[in-house]
Order: sequence, then structure tokens, then C-alpha cells
Amino acid sequence: VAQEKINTDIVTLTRFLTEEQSKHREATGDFTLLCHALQFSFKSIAYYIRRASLINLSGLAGSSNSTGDDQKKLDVIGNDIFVAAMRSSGKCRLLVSEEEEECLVFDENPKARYAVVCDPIDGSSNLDAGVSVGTIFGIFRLADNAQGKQEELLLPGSELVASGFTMYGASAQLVITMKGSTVNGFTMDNALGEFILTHPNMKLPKSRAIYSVNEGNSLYWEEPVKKYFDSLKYPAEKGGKPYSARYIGSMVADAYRTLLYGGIFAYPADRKSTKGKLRILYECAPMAMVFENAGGQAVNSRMERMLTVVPEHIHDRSGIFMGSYDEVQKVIDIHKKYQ
Ligand code: AHM
Ligand code: MG
Repeated sequence: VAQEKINTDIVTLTRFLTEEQSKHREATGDFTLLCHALQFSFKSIAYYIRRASLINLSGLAGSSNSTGDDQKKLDVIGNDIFVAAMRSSGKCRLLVSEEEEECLVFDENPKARYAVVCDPIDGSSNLDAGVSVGTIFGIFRLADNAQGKQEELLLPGSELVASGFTMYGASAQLVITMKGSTVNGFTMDNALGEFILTHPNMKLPKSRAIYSVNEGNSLYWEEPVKKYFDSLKYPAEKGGKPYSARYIGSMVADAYRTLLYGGIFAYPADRKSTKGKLRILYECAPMAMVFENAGGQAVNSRMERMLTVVPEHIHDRSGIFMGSYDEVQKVIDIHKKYQ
């Protein structure tokens, strides 16, 4: 039997973060420690999701969250894990979670310089069917004179210092990017208990004929959105090939596929949900940063660059189109033409 080639010089997330930190002379190590706490929450959430059906964690918790969604038992557990990890990191001052109506202020860490936004378990309506879900996160650095107030977090995504998401699928994947840097993908090795760098410098293909949208909402779509998706399905040129449709219904999973294969993911605002469905601060902005740093584009339903959108409230929603550079450009061009 041929011996498996063993890599004895693996880049773990811990090593990656330490190496990143050493590139910044002024770094204090706070950001690295915060990331270690994040990493622990991802591992724990992944662990409970894997075991959910075995330890009676499926189904509803009997409560609803700030925006009125029914909470699953795992939504509550995922949130509690995340909150505990951020509080105990000592580096997080403010935390906005999809599952918490108000921004959490950790007064016990008044000197902490970071604010974190998160959706602890995105796609949770899919949980009981064993479909991939994940955690979306963004990290802001607070101003030196910050008071630790919720309003200080009403920032555009362009202010994020780091963002990313995990996807708990066949294996747990972690995608992370920092301001002005590349996008890197890690895979959880359960035996080692470490995220291993498996997808360095992720770059979206410039174009790809795949679209990902909940077509069940098309009755409510505005004209330019209808025209755009029709143009993908019924190509104008003779003999043109229509796009493939792929929609999982978990943004983390749809986004992960789009990052790897290219194409477009959209959740447009429409006549029924005029503000869109996905939340600006902890769903749209972190994803937009990942997509831009991987060479793609992300815009809202008004065709504004997603990263420039400032939420008026921490749970504000927006329409979003994100994906390969050329695919998003087509959306922008069609909107210009039909608006
Ligand atoms: P959630 O944060 O309550 O899980 O909702 C967000 C999810 C996204 O993961 C996904 O893209 C979208 O909602 C799916 O919505 P729909 O079922 O309307 O297609
Ligand atoms: Mg969500």
C-alpha cells in the first residue's frame, strides 16, 4: 500500500492569524484573540448541529426573535454560544446578533475596541432537513472615543475590518477576509480540531452561467429584476444557452457555491418585501466584503454598492445581488436600461 503523503507543515487558522498579525507592526494581538474566540464558537456550533437529531435539538424553541422569525432550538443555542464567546474574549465591546433585539453591550470590557455583528445560524429554516447552514460575522473597530452605544454600529460595510462566514456542510468550511486583503477558505479537520487552510486566495470566476434566487417571489419582482432573470433564461442571441438555476435557500451555502463556481446570488427587494429580506449589518455587508475581496461585486436593489449602504437600524434589511463581476454588471446594466 502506498504511503499517504503527509503534510507536516499545515497552515491552521491559528497559524494564519498569527502570521497576519506579524505583518502589522502596531498590532496588539487583540484582533487575533477575538478571532480565536470566534473560531471556538464556530467549532461548538458545528458540533451541536452535527448532533442535533441525536440529542433532541431539532424543531422550534417556542419563541420568536427580534424580527418575528420563529426561533429553532439551535438558533437559541447558537446565539448563546456566540454571545458567551464574545463576552469572554474580553475584546468585544458591542455585539449585534440576529437573535437579539438590542445590541449587547459588554460593560465588563470597557476597553475592548471591537464590535461584532453576526447571524449565528443563517438558513436555520433548513436545519431539520439536514441542509447546510452557517454563521455570518463581521468585525468593526470602534473609534478611540467610542461610548459603547448601539448607534456607533450603524456603519457601512466599508468600515468592516474583517468579515466572513462558515458553512456547516459535509465538512465545516470557514471563509474569512480582512480589509484590503484576500479571501481565504479553511476546512475543519475534526480529528485535529483545527480549521486548515484549504482554499488560499479565493477568486470568483469573472462570469458563470448560474443564477441563484427564490423564483417563487417572481410575481412580486420589479420590472428590471424580471427582465434580468428572463434574459438569463431566454437568451436573446439565437442558439444562446440558458443559465442553470441553483437555490439552496441558505445564503451561506448559496454564497459558498457562488464563490467557488461563480454566477450570481440574489435576494431582491420586491413589491411584497419592499426593503428586501436579508439584513444589512450582519448578512449583506459581511458577504459583500467577501465577494468584493474575491474579485466580485455586490449591490443593493437600487444598484448602489452594498458596502456603502448605511443601516438606519441594526436590523435593517436590503435587497442584494452579489456574485461574479460580469454577472452583477449585467444586473446593473439592465436596471439602468429599464428604470
Ligand atoms: P434566516 O437568517 O432567518 O435564516 O434567513 C435568511 C435566509 C438566507 O440564508 C436565505 O438566503 C434566505 O433566508 C432564504 O429565504 P427564502 O426562504 O425566502 O428563499
Ligand atoms: Mg440569516
